[in-house]
Amino acid sequence: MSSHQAGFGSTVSALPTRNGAAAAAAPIPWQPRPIGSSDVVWRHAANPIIPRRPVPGVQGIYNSAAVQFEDRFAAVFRLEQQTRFPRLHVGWSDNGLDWEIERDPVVFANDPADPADYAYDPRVVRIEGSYYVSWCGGRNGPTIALARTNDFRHFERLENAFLPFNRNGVLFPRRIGGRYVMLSRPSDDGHTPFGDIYLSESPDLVYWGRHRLVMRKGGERAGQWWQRTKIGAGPVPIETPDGWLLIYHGVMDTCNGFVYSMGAALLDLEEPARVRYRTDRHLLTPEADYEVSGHVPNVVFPCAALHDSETDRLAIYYGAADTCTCVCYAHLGELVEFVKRHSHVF
Ligand code: BMA
Repeated sequence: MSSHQAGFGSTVSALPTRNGAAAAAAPIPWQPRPIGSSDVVWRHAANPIIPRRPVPGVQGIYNSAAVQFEDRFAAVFRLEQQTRFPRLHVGWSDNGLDWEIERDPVVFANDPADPADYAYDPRVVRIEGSYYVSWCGGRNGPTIALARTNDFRHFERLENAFLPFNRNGVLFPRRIGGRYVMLSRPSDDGHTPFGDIYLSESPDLVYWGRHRLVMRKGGERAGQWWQRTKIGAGPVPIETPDGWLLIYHGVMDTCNGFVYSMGAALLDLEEPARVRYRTDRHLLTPEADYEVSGHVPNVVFPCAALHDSETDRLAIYYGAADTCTCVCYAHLGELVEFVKRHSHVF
C-alpha cells in the first residue's frame, strides 16, 4: 500500500496500557484544509486510504472503526468477501492510514464460530480500560451485537443488546449517571426506508432499558432533505463543553436510490437524549468519484473519529460507496461552531 505523506499532528499524549505503563499515543492522521476551501470537513487527498481489494478474496472494506491503541492504531474492519458476506477483521497501523489487515475474521473465545453469522458496520470504543465492539450481527439479527477485548487478539462476545431489528449501535465512551449508554436505530430486516435515533441505558452492558427517542429523521422543510428518510449514529460521541458531538449519517431517498450524507448534532452532556443543536445541512455528501461510484453508489458512512485534544484536530473514518475506506478531517472547535450556527432542532 502506498505511504501517505500527510502532515501529521505533533501532539503526543499518554494512553494507559493494561499493565499500567503509559504508552505514547501515535499522532492521528491529519492534512490541513486545502487552500481555497471553506468546507468545515475536507477529504484526505489520497483517499481511499484502503482500496476495494485489500486482501485476496475480498472485494470491499468499508464502514469500519479505528482507535488509538497503545503506541499505534488498531481497527475492526468490515470486510466483504466475494460472496458479498461481511465479517469483522482486525487491522493494525502505525500512522492510522497504512493498514495491515488480518486475513482471518475475528473469532470469539467464548462463542463457537458460526458460518452464518454475518457482521457489519462495527464501532469501537474504549470504556474504563477495555475496548468494546458493537456491530450489526447476523445471529437472530440483524440487531446490535457486542464484544469486549483488551488487546484486539482475544474477543469475548457479550449478549446482543436489543431485539431484532436494529442497526447503528454506538456506545458512549463513559458511563453517564452511572450507566452505560448506547445509541441505536430500530429498523427492519431489509434496507429500512425509515429510521430515528434512540438511546438506551444499561447497568451492566447486558440489560438495556429506559429507551428514549433522541432525534427523528428530517422533515420536508427546506434544509432537511438530505436526512429526510432515515438517520443513524456514526462514530462514538465526542465530549465537548457544548455537549456530546454526534456525527451521524442522514439518508435521502431519490429516484435513483438512497444517498447517505454526514451530519452532526450536539447532545446534552448529562441527559444525552436531549438534542441541544443539530445541523440543518450536511457536512459531507457523496461527490468524490469513490463516493458516487462503487458497489452501492452515493454513500458516505462515518464509523469512527479520532480527536487530538491538544491540536483540536479531528480525523473521521468513513466507508465510501460500500466499497472502500476513507478519511476526512475537521477542526473539532470549528465543527462545533458550525453545528451551533446552522442548528435546527425538530
Ligand atoms: C445500510 C447498511 C450500511 C450500508 C448502507 C448503504 O443499510 O447496510 O452498511 O453502508 O446501507 O448501502
